[in-house]
Amino acid sequence: MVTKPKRIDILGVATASGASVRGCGMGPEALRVAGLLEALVELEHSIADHGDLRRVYPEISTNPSSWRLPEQRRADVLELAERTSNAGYDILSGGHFPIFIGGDHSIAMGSLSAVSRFNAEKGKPVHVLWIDAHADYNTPDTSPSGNLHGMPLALLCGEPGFDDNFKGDWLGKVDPRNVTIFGARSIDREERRLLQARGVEVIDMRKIDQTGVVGLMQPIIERVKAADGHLHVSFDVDVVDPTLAPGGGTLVPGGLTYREAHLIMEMLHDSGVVGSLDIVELNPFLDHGGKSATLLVDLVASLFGRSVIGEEPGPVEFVTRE
Ligand code: EXY
Ligand code: MN
Ligand code: MN
Ligand code: MN
Repeated sequence: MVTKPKRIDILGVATASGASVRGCGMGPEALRVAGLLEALVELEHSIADHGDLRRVYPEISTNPSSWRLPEQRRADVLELAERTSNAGYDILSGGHFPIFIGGDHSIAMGSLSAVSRFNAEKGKPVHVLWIDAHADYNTPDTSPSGNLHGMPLALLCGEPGFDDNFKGDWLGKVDPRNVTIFGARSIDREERRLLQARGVEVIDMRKIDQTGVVGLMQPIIERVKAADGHLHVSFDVDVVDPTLAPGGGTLVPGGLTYREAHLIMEMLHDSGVVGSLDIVELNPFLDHGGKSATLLVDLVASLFGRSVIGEEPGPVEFVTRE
C-alpha cells in the first residue's frame, strides 16, 4: 500500500511557444475537459487547481503564414519558465504534489527547475524519468529545428550553448547520470553524442520490445529508492503509439502500447517514489475527439492509484480552486 500525497496541485502552462506546431497551448483545458480533476477526486485525493500560466502576447505576430516569430516564442518560453519554476517551488514548499500540465515540453525548463531547486535545499537527489519518443537533449548549437521543446533536458543538465537569458535564480540543475529517457525512437545525431558523453540512460523502443516494461522499470525504481531520491516524471504524449494518441505535433511511429503505458504508471504508483509530474505536448487541435486527452487522464489515474482490484480509499480532505 502506498501512502497518498498530502494534496495534488495542478498547474497549467498554456503555451506552444517551444514548438513549431500550434495548438498545445490548449492542452491544459483539454485535460480538464477529459476529466483530470474528477479522476483524482474519484481516487479520494485532495486537489487544488491553480489554473493556467499563460503569456499575454505583447505584440501581434507579423508572420502571417503561421506562428509567432522565433525570437517572440523564445521570450515566451523564458518568461513562462521563470513563472513556472517559481509557482512550482511554492507548491512543493507547501508540501504538495505538483502536476504540471502543458503546454509543449519547454514547460519542463520551469517545472524541473522548481523540483531541482526545492530538493537541492533539502539535500535530496533528483532523479528524472523522461517518458518520450524524443530525448529533448538538444542545445541551441545541436538543434536541427531551433525549437525549444527539444532542449529542456540539456538546459537542466547544464549543457553549454545556452546564452545568459537562460540563466537566473529560477534555473535548477540535474545530474545527467540521474536521468533516464524511456520510450525513445527519435534522437538527433549530435544529441545522441551528448547523451552518450554525459552518461544519460536511454531506454529505446527496441529495448522495451526485447526486455519488457517490468524488467526495465524495476532497476530505475530501485535506484531512486536506494538514493532516497525524488523522482520527477515527465510524460510526453508522443511516447504512446500515434494510433492510440494522435494528439501531438511531433508523432513518431512505433510507440508504447496501451498496456505498456499503463504498466509504467502502475509500477510508478506502487513504488511511492514519484514526487512530481509533467503531462505535456497534448495538442487538442490535432487530437481525434479527445482520444489522447482521455488516455492521458487514464494514465494519470493509474499513477495515482487506480486499479481494477481497488484500494481502501482514504478520506477526502478538501477540493479547492486557487
Ligand atoms: N529532436 C527534434 C528537435 O530537437 O527539433 C524534435 C524534438 C521534439 C520534441 C518533442 C517534445 O518531445
Ligand atoms: Mn518531449
Ligand atoms: Mn516528444
Ligand atoms: Mn512493443
